[in-house]
Amino acid sequence: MEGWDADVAPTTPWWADAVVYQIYPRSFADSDGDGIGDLAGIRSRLDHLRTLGVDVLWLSPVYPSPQDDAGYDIRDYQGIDPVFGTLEGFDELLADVHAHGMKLVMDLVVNHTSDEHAWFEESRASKDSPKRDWYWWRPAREGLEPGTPGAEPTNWGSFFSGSAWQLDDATGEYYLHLFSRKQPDLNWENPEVRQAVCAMMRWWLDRGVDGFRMDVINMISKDPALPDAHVVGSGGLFADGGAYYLCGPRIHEFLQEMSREVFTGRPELLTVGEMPGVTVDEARLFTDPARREVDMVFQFEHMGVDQGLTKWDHHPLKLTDLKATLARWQAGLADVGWNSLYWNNHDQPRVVSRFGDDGEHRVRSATMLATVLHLHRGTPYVYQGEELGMTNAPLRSVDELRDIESINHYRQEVAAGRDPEQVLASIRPMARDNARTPMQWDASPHAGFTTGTPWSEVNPNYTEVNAAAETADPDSVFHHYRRLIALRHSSRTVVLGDFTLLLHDDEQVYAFTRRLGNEELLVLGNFSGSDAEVELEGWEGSELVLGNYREPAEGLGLRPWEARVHRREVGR
Ligand code: ISL
Repeated sequence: MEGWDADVAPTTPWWADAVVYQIYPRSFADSDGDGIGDLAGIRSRLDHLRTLGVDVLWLSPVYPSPQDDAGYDIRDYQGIDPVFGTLEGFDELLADVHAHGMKLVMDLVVNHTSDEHAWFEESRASKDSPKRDWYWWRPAREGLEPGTPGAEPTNWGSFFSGSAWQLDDATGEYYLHLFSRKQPDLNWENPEVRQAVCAMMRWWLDRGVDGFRMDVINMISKDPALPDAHVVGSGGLFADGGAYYLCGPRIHEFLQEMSREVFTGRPELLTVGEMPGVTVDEARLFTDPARREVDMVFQFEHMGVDQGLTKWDHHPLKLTDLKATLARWQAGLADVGWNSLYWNNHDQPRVVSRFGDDGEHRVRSATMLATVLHLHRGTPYVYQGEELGMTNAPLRSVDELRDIESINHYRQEVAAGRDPEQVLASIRPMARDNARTPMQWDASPHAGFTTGTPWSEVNPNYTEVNAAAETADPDSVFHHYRRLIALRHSSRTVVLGDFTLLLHDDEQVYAFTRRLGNEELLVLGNFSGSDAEVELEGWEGSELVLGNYREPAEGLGLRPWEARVHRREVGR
């Protein structure tokens, strides 16, 4: 199958030149003063998004939920949580988004449900419940009493600390939960589960939504034997069972079935699969248009470059590692499939704090990072506040943690005797809480996010970093994102050009070209606060398309955190 090369595929899919904006509804805009963002709040801010120029909005979950994992634990797939609004309010939002010329993509969380979902309540009631087999139930390990140490059916750990198994008193058996104990995993081996999910998806599409971001969708096919995981090193109590549930035996079959059952006859959708641990080779299969699985995937390799065995083992970025991994994904999906491009989402720390400089060079480094990312080949995703250069949260004390992942990890480590201050220090740079502080709209109290008490502390830098100030300032991070998005919309070379990495071994400069026909673009980014020399033949005197310094550059060299895009004509 051919990739989306202009010469062979003149009609590219609509999403090839689109930019997606992720909204985390809890933290976006609160219309009713309860301190939690809501659908009406989103509606009131659509002009901001229209001005930015994004094409698609992706909404993190707004379904009824006990909010154990901030909405990724769903109690009812076909409703709206009262904290966010009503179904009627949702329809109004959808109509408004469409009226603003944008599309709306829903979060689809079907690897697991909430333990308060009616399906699970029926399943847990008895061993012969008709829905027993909709989840993964297993007895205690042979020879061990349920509830005693080591009696869990496998040694798998959960992503949120502790075992991936929970003993349920009703029947004395354990159920599998890769995430929190309030997020039991659905058993996709059961065709009734798959049919129920497909029916629910059609119901949302019939309502008019434009696609799905599919949460941990590469975990839905497990090895039904559920073998014990291989223990690496001295390990903790529980091991990584990923080998038995990441891109499992029937994953492609399940996605193809879903596509047939749900997407047939609906060509204008966007589907993106979130896939921790996915490899380039697997991603080529998932995104090959001929196989009809998903349009693109979120891969995680570039999010792992600054950590050791676990995310809490954080170390500074080595630029050559970041370049090598992103370039491998560019090459791997060049002739088939399609990349998604992201620095941020609701699970990742803020990129300007992570790979840039959130102090003196905040604006410059945020705009440099944006330029480098948006000039790659693929569909860029902007996470709310990224377009303002929002920074990590201070997380001054454990009381500022709101996320189940950080809190469970903190408790586990402190219970194991580690120094609480050190545990907090290891959580700080990588916590998901960093991404979830309220959106900074203006310099009024609580950053204009709410008139009440916000559910999570507002970052104290809102008086300076906010949408009102940035929309008024042509040199702001906001206007730089707007220019990058406009450039993508107007340049086929940005959308489709071939990608070639330059200066592979340079630890300071990220450099690459994009080429389509006789147009070539050079992208340069300085990942440091000192000047950088750049020598590349044939680019002296080329046209400057975009940069993040007002004062013209002399030669190709880069000033602190500078980014530039150059253009030249080349022979075919
Ligand atoms: O955040 C992570 C790093 O610690 C990931 O392990 C994350 O849990 C993983 O990327 C899956 O994320 C998705 O599914 C989770 C949910 O908590 C995340 O918010 C969601 O994006 C379970 O639904």
